[in-house]
Amino acid sequence: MALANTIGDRPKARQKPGSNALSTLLARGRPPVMGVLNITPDSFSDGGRFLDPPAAIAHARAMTQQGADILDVGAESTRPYGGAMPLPAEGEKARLASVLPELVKLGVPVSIDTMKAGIAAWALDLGVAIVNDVWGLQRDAAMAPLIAERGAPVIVMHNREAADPAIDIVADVHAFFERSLEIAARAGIARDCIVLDPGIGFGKTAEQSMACIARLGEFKRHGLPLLVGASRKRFISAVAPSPPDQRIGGSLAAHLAAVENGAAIVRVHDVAETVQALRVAAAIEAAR
Ligand code: HH2
Repeated sequence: MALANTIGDRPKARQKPGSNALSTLLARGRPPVMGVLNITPDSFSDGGRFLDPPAAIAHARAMTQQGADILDVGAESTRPYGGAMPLPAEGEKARLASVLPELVKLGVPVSIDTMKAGIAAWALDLGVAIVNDVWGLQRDAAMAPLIAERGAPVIVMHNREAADPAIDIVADVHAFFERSLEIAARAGIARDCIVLDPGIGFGKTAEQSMACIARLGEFKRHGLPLLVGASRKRFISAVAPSPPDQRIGGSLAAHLAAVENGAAIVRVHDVAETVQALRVAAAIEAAR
């Protein structure tokens, strides 16, 4: 893994605290729901369904109508379970080009799920509000300077090349976050632009993914909002064997546990069901 080279003086963060799309969403007092839109042939749960631009735009619109607060669009499968084809930047752009300009008109912030700074820069130019980097600023050395320059919110996700059942995954995630936060600070990214995500299913065994949700509260020590994306992931099937599109019950259980343990944002495929579950959980809490 190529670590970003961040030698040099620490520039000042370039934007005012509380001035970005993320701060506005987090100030609402309920966890924002991020709806997933994969414009890919090979995503693990919905690959091929939204490659056609009209289908992608219709699905995005449906998710906003169901209550999505953010749309997370990706054109390269990250395939937490291996097997995705790496996609050159030009291919990623080609899949996104006719869809992104329509998504940014839908009235909710759009985030771009990419590990390439060039794609992130191009998407920000088109009006995308948030960058979702599944390698936490540690894959493309140009990513952190870009985020700092644009003042964009960034999701810093933990990742590993391969799972190692022998490690303490929570300690590994902490160490990764510390490296990412150092890179961010040196580049001049404002703290209130950063969200941390333990990366459920990425380089983790099923037990380790569940430990990250169970012990999510420990990640609060960094003092930053936490995002959890457990939607339809394989650890659910390790407990209750099921194909990805029949893991809604497990996804809801995981996201409710995550919110209970401190998640500020959840990233999901099944927006309507998640919004309903979060509303009911909040109403029960209010009735306490
Ligand atoms: N999970 C996936 C992709 N991007 N980003 C963040 N921040 N957190 C996640 O947990 C996360 C993510 C994998 O899910 P999906 O997008 O459905 O699959 P694929 O990467 O195969 O397209």
